[in-house]
Amino acid sequence: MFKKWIKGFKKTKDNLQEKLTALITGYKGLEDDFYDDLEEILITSDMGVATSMNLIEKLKVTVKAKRLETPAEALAQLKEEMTAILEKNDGALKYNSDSLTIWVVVGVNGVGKTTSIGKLAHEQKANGKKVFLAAADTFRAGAIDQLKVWGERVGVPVIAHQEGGDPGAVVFDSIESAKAKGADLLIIDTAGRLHNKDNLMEEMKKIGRIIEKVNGGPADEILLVLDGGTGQNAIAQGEAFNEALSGLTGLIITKLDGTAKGGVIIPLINQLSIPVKLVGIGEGIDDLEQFSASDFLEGLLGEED
Ligand SMILES: Nc1nc2c(ncn2[C@@H]2O[C@H](COP(=O)(O)OP(=O)(O)O)[C@@H](O)[C@H]2O)c(=O)[nH]1
Ligand SMILES: [Mg+2]
Repeated sequence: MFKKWIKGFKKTKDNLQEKLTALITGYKGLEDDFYDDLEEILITSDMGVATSMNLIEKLKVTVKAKRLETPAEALAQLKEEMTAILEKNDGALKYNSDSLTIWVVVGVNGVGKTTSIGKLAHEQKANGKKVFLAAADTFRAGAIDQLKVWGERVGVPVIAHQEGGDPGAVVFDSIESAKAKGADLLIIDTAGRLHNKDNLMEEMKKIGRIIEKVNGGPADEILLVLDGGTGQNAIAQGEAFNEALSGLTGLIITKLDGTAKGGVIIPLINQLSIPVKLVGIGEGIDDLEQFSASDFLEGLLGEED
């Protein structure tokens, strides 16, 4: 039985498989046009230009080395290449065994940071963790209240100051408070002001310094949230954040419910070299799941429906 979110990939899969089947029947041998068409299929399936080109280049080399001759053989080889990309994905969330575990969540407005934090808090609490939340997005109107609503819903404390306040001060207070109350995990919501990279970088550096100072080490996770429904835009955003911030440890890909753009997970893992850790599959409290590369592959490329 597939998890709910894998079923959501059916659109992506049907789309991709239909095109690949047409390719197999359309070509007898592996001429240049075959590779051009295949590259186009990959690009239009949200694999990204760089990753698609990369996959095709590798495929050509392997086809030669293994003396493959038919489109069907080449496509089987392509699946292996995609598997290799996904298999390097380590989706486990990291905890601090010595001190308070701190996860910082970053990303632009509207991608689903606050919602993902609420869901994550719920899941971690259900796993027996004592969770605190920090409202360090003091920039966006309503962001603090939104996190407080989630805190009440889940039943976890939210440390907050006023709107427009200093995010660093919120982080400082939240760590002190979480430690004093014996919390296991603190999840920090931030404002993703990517349009002002220097500002974002300064703010994140400051938050990093405070965590380091008050907790005796860096954050255990810096999770970048990307809206999977935006396809190529998610890749561009991921690259921009990865350039602007050092030390991203994982991705949360949201809004994968009902999108045909799930293929974007492959270039994200390949091009950013950051593991996908969680996927958002709806607006409800339980609509966040650990990413499983093998389930994803089966959902995307498997033979079964
Ligand atoms: N369908 C769907 N909607 C989501 C998901 N995650 C977040 N949202 C919605 O996206 C909108 C923006 O989310 P929010 O958490 O406020 O984004 P933030 O600005 O990054 O904190 C809200 O309406 C959420 O309910 C998801 O996985 N699926
Ligand atoms: Mg928010």
